[in-house]
Amino acid sequence: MRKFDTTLYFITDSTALDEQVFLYKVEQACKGGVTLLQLREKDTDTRSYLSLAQKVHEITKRYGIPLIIDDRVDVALAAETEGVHLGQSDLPVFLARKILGEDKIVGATAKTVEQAKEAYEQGADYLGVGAIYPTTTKVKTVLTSVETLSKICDAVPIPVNAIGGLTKDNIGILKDADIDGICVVSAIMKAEDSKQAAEELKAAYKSLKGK
Ligand code: TZP
Ligand code: MG
Repeated sequence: MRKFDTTLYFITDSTALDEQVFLYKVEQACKGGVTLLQLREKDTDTRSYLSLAQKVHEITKRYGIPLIIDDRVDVALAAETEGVHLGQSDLPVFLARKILGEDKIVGATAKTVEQAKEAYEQGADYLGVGAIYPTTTKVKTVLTSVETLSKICDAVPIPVNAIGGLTKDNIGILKDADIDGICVVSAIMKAEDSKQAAEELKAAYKSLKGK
């Protein structure tokens, strides 16, 4: 499985949510048309991360949406998900590729052209670049300019997604960037209606890109 669509990449955050509510929101987002989904747990022990990954995978499989696990190659392998996402302090992309093989999706975070080229050369399938706007989602990050984002798009032949504080109302800034999609956490996770939020984001992105 290395064919995937990054148009609307939903990254989860289960913080402060009851598990049933969290899983309901995940399913609603799937119904709303997210094309790729990442389970992102930062303060969860391994057994709980695995258990949640298995539950989320049951849902995403029903909608044919690839599931990516943040940070943890072992959890991705154990839950037999479609891939993993790695930041600059996680396992290097080339080692994740070596462990996971050619069929799994390996994504990486890049904030500079150098990081983007390195991740691509090591075998990354896509890049997440940001934060474009300040974000309230738990993350240690600095802002990345749209100019740098565009340079990264020009520097690598793999899909590049923008991330950070993106909503249906502020993605206009990305109009001229040659991106392949957007990544969002809060815009779907914190929405009252996650299905509607996903639908609206996808429509806004497609309209922006004239698709
Ligand atoms: N990496 C850069 S910004 C970010 C990550 C994981 C969080 C994005 O979350 P939100 O809520 O869409 O701003
Ligand atoms: Mg990470």
